[in-house]
Amino acid sequence: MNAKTRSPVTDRDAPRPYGPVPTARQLKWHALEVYGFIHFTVNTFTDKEWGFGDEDPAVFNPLDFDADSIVEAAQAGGLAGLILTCKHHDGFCLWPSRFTEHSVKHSPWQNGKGDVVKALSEACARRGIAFGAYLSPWDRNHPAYGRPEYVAYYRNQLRELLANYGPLFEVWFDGANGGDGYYGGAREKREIDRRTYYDWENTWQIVRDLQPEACMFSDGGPDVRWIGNEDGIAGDPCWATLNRDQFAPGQWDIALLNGGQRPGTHWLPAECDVSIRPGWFYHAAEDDRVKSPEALLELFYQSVGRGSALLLNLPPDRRGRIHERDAVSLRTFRRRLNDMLAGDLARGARVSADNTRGNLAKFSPANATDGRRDTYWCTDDAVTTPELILNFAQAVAFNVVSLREYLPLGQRVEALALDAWEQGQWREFASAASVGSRRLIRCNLVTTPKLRLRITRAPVAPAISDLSLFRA
Ligand code: FUL
Repeated sequence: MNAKTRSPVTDRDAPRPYGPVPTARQLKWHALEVYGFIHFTVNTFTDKEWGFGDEDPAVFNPLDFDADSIVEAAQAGGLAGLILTCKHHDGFCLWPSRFTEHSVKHSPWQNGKGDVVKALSEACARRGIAFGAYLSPWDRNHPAYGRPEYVAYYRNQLRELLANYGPLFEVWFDGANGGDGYYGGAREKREIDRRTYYDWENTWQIVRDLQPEACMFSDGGPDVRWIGNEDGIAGDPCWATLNRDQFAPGQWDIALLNGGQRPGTHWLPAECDVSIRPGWFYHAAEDDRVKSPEALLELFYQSVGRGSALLLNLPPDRRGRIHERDAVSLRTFRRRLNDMLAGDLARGARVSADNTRGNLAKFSPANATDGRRDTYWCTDDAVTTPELILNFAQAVAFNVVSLREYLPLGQRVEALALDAWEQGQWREFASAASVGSRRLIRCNLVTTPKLRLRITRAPVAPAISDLSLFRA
């Protein structure tokens, strides 16, 4: 933990946290913002989205697999981590699991000696990005799926992944569960009780024990929640809090996941998962349907810009590499985004506020424009709807406003408005509700010598760590 995450506890001048607050592992996760999904398995070779579970391991044979080139493409796109489908619903394991024969052990790829999980996790570590694991709870191959023995098998596999592949930043539990499958030759339909079958509390405990830093994703957390769609779009507003106990993997209320619940019982921020192509797995027929850099930017605004994270899927092709079109689109998206983010027009502004907590320098209005997430402007407890004014030496022209709250103190702001100084008076040009980890507000080009942020509703004194201005 750095000084920032400690300060609310050790700083007796700071306001008390409001509502649920993020854990240390969630705070680290919030800093990632954009990371990637790698969907790769037998489906890549059978041209399917969901394998039935009867695939011959021999079909898995990438001819030019190169984990470093996958990570390189991801990094050029600014992805801060990669989550690999170590086992999808078909049950085929991308690592030589001790607990099944249905794996890369029986593929011609690298003469059955290959391990995709090892190769990709090591490439991520070498290049300094985070690695995460997806392990499908549903297994259409395993003969015991639906019976208690399968849960023991699932946990064994989870332990293998948690123990042998270095630190994981996220473990992904898919809510798609039960239905028809091969099931060791039975070829039947098996339903399970989504709430009770996996005994999630105890399954999750394995992750806590072996990888205490990892965030766990499922429809309802416990650390990161699903956004409720696979289009990559968060609700507006999207609160980082939820009444967690109403949810379980495969058990959800889409609208509540999409918007969150206020004030909520738990800090449970959302992750927006979406593929760069229509499908999650690679299909040559979709080569001309790769999302454009503009479409990716739009997704960034609608996910990260609403306080969520963007989990963007990049499916390796049959070579075992990211297709050039995907790589170019992703790289171009990142270049445009970075060009914009490099030019924060709020830096250097003279900042003032109608209230500063205890008149203390450590809560100064200038903290909102210093480009740091560990400093913040804050007011006295009684002042919940303050104003912050930025004065520029020369008029600035912007069309994107970025705001962040200081997360260790919880999500405090419930409504805000932005005004520009025009012809001797203030004109409101934008408003928003939730802020949280980040709020991006797009507007028509505003040219002004002064900007005013008004917090118009908050149950407690707001704590604003960032206000930046960009020209897109
Ligand atoms: C879904 C799965 O059924 C899809 O195949 C994909 O893995 C997606 C990310 O999650 O629930």
